[in-house]
Amino acid sequence: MRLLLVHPSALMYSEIFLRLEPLGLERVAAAARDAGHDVRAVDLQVHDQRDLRRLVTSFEPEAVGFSLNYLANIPEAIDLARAIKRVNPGCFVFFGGHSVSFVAEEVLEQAEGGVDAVVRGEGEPAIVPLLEAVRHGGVDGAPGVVTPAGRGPAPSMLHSIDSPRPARDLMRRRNRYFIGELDPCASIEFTRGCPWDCSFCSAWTFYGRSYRKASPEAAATELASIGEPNVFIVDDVAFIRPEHGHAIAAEVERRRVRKRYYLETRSDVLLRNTDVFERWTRLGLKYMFLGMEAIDAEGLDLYRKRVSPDENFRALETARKLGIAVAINLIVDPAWDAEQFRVVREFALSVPEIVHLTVMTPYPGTEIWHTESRRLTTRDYRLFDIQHAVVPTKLPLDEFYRELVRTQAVINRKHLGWRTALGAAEVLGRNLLHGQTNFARMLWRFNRVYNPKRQLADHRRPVRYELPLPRRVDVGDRQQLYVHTKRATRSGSSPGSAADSGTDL
Ligand code: B12
Ligand code: SF4
Repeated sequence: MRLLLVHPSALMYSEIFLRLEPLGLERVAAAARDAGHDVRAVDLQVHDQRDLRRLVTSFEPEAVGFSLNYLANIPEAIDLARAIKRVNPGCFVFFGGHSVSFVAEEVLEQAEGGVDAVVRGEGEPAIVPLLEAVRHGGVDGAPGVVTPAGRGPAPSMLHSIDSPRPARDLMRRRNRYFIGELDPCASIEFTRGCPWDCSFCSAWTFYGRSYRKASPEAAATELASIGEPNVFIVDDVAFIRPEHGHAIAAEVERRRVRKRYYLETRSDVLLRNTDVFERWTRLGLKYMFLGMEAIDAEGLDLYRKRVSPDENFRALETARKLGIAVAINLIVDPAWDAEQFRVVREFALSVPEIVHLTVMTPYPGTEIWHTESRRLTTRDYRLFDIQHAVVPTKLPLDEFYRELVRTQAVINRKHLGWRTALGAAEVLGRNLLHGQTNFARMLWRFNRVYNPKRQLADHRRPVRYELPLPRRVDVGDRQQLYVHTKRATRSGSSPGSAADSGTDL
């Protein structure tokens, strides 16, 4: 079957710092291709809609699948799906991905016939049965598939994340993927899932709190096959299991793979498994995101982060000693006043790290969605990008955005100070020499993208598609929040005791 897979465009505010390959979509593409389907892909982060239109006309896909990891992309995807249906009414159009898995029924309704089905959960085990069912004329009853007629059986879970290997070759403009100065940059997955249960996050509810590891051999072989000199490790929390991090490192050393790495982890994991991170610095680990989320104990408790401020500060010290550059994420509480923004500015200026701010946003699939959604001030999907306030702010909204952007600008200026500028100039020269311009463009675009007036104006746009309100569930019963309720069953996929223990990893 001719299958076209589409990743929607980048969200404005993230494009400044990074743009990464759609790994999930590449894995779905690989599963379909391995089963003999003819697969093409378009990533609208790096292509425009004309390219999509051309492909729809020339390739004449029998099925088109959109990747919807991000709620904010849902309106764009619905409009594109409807446009495809207008040109080719016989084409089977479906959605899949993280966020749409939590609002499948409502999105189908909103698309008014423009979307035939939504796949909930992991795409690799779902895609081949789905395409088979399309070929035989009826997808109702396929695992994980939701149609206007209702839900099929629960989504299947991949037995082992070792395969299929992402179809990276389908992404034609790979040189456009970057993160900061790691330009160009590929992505890889060593583990899937997260055993913690932070209240603002849906990573754990999507996978039913399971945790799977790639085999060290498969991970290293895949790494060795990547052409780019830089790699972003997409794991929610890298190197939770020290023996796994060491085993991959050993395989990477054996193959003499040398890259520069960016990863994301937690403070307690960095403190507990410092030796693994230290070993990876020798292999090229340069940057990490640390989701600190709050600088005070009250905030950390609120998000059920299960980390103390002291651990966070010790983790920063450790990263500094290891020579890893850290980007800290802090969650902006809409209840902040000007004084709290000032405290954060002061903190951000007092540490050498890059500080990122994201606005606390209740997302479907999180616990706070069920406790906070009654307070929503907007249900415009496009504003659910953690850069807009969607619950009431203590400050008037215009002032809130002024304070937010002012804080972001202060932090940004800090990083464009003369010392950083000199360092950046060197990197810039090197990248430009290789024809890589992503990092250079990013440096000068901040003021155009971050603008309080623009953020406020985003709230006044006419809204066509609204995020549905949550169905009543008892958040005490965790299973009700999960997309995957069953664990994978075969070897390589065992979540182990960590999955249920939460913090005692
Ligand atoms: C890596 C990552 C990123 C990367 C890469 C993004 C990219 N281009 O793919 C970067 C760092 C760029 C990023 C940025 C952001 N991210 Co992000 N990200 C993740 C993370 C940690 C892992 C995603 C991943 O690659 N997983 C591995 C692959 C293999 O899995 P996958 O993509 O989920 O795909 C599987 C399924 O979803 C499904 N699937 C996916 N696509 C399709 C398509 C079809 C047709 C089918 C059938 C199935 C299917 O099958 C795949 C294989 O099993 C997730 C958390 C998580 N655990 O999912 C957050 C997550 C998706 N991100 C999130 C957010 C908020 C953001 C930002 C908005 C943050 C910000 N403001 O800066 C930006 C927006 C990026 C943008 N598009 O513009 C939220 C989503 C919230 C929401 N409900 O909308 C998540 C869930 C994190 C969280 N804890 O809440 N992100
Ligand atoms: S540790 Fe990170 S990925 Fe895991 S639940 Fe908390 S925020 Fe989400």
